[in-house]
Amino acid sequence: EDGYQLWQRYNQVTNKGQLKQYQQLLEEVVVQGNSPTLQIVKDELQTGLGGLLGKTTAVKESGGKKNVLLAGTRNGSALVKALGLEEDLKAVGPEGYLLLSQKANGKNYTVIAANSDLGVLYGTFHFLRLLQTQQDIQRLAVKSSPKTKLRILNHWDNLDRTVERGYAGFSLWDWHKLPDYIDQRYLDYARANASIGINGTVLTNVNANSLVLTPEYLKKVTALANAFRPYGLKVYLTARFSSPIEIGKLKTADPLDPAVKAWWQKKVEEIYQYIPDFGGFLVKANSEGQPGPQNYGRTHADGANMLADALSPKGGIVMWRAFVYDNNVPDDRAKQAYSEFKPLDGTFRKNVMVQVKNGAIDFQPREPFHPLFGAMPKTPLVMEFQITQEYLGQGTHLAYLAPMFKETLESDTYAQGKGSTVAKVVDGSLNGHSLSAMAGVANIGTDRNWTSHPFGQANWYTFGRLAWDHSLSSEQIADEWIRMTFSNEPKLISEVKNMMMGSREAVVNYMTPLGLHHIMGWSHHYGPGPWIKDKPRADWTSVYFHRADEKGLGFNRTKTGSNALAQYAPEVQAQWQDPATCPEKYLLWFHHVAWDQKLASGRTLWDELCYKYTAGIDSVKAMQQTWAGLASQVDPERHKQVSTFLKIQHDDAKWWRDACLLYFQTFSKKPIPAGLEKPEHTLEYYQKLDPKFVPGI
Ligand code: BDP
Repeated sequence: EDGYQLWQRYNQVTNKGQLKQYQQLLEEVVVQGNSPTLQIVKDELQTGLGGLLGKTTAVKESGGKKNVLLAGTRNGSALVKALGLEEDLKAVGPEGYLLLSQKANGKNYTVIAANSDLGVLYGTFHFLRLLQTQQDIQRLAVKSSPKTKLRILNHWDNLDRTVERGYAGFSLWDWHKLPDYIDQRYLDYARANASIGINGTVLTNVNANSLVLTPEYLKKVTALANAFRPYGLKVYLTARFSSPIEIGKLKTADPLDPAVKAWWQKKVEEIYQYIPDFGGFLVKANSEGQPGPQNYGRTHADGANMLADALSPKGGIVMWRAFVYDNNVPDDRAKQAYSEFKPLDGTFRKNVMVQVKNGAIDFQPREPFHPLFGAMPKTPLVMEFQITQEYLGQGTHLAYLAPMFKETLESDTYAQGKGSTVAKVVDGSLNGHSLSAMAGVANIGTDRNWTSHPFGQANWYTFGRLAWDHSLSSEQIADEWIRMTFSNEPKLISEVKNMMMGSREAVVNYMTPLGLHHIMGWSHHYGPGPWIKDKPRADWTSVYFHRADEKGLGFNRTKTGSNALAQYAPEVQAQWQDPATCPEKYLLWFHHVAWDQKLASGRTLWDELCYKYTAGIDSVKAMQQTWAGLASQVDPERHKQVSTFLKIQHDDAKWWRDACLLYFQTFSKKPIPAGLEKPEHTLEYYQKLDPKFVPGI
């Protein structure tokens, strides 16, 4: 097995009792209707049941048997309509579905019912998942609808097929062969996304290229949009703010200039002629050198609203990113997005969403939630997670990200008192927004197994599942994924789940424990580089973030420091401002702490740092051992790949520990505690190590 099939392997059910139940209850499959989406439903049931039940399953328009699997909508299927279900269906909305066991006309129906064909497709995938994970289906009573309206992958794919922060090969989009050639992979991609409820995809990098908005490329985009449509996957593009100059031959891109407005309006009309259900634009402006409205003395709102006005007659939206920072602003980088965006709350058009990264710096292994969550009640905010592991070991480290995503979603902003979680801000329920969205920066590429690391697939899976229902637990998502991806063997499930559940904390420990952040090697962000200084921007250096000196370590973001803490609600501030009550996981994020300061464990900061780094390596060793013990339960190809990657991860963890401890030791001047392994080389050795990766931006 090479991993291409992801979690959709549909191997025959191994539990004999369960298999018998399925075979009895699914004697016959009936799907009424013929839309392209229902055609996919039929194919999926045929392939899925064929594999899972180990027998050919014909999908029929009507049936005569007693035990029937019935899928459809009330409008498209007389049989579904005859079952009633009106109220229940109303409750699940346009994309939701019901999975029910129901008796009618002397028959036993297992029903997948929805209001739209897409809902039926989502229900079908859920139903197949129940079989893949060997659940009882005798008394089904599932009602499911998405908590977030837009569930979108963000591809940072360039038109030359390189992928910014992509570690799984090249871009899936083969622009050269488009629009004529529709690679099977596009359909498999759309199918995988539909199986986890993802309903949108931004095809291009946020560091955008205006060429994608030319007719030549729009035709190619159209071909992709057509291929994705039956799977419910809407296409979005990144819009480079200076496009009117670059491809429109205008002299300016000033958002208040009538010619610029007219250009975008025409451009949008053109796009919708090609793609009538085009989703809209994602924009990175005035950030890391990208052009934007501030180049013309205008605000982010001026820029976003101008695009929103062009899109609104067509039903399109603008996702305007809040990931902005400027070296010329002599303030803590962690504060800049809030400082620029908070004052704009209430000034955006209705079809503008502001897209905010989970934390205020940049996708670190751990960050406190971004202070903008809860601070812009009048603006729907998109949660931007990074599925690709830019700062978490990229394509070779095993890091299951559900616990990280959940940690942010469950954080309490206290915006409207206790219980105002980030999840409630994002799903729109806290402020009554009907528009809601979650975006995930994709980890997918042309690698045969899509994600480089076989366990990277779990993070793609997790993103979709959480965007659909953020209340799912990390354990539950892991459980489903393991069963579908590997097997339903209890020993394998529990051991792999243990590995996964501890894996992100392991990365935090061997890279950035106790609230350290952004001390990775310059630009490639892979290995350790706590010594990085003297770069074009202060906030592109590690010394800016860790602030190590003879006294101690950490970034003072309290009142006596940058006061970034003031951007949070008073309840949050109260907890985090005192090092004694600040959770240790955020300690060095908010405080400069003395090397001798005693922490909860009773150890000094220095000793604790040494223990945490070592614990990180120990966790990887434990994962290696567990995995080695599963050799007979996993196919050789995937087993070997994971083993090899775990070895790389182990060596990297050691590299991280040795390099960071040696470096911080030059400030603490303290010995590595007795009993802990000593670093293998000198600090100079690690500083001279060539980065493994070609430097990018
Ligand atoms: C950082 C990446 C950079 C992206 C930027 C962004 O290092 O490559 O362009 O974020 O999100 O994480 O715009």
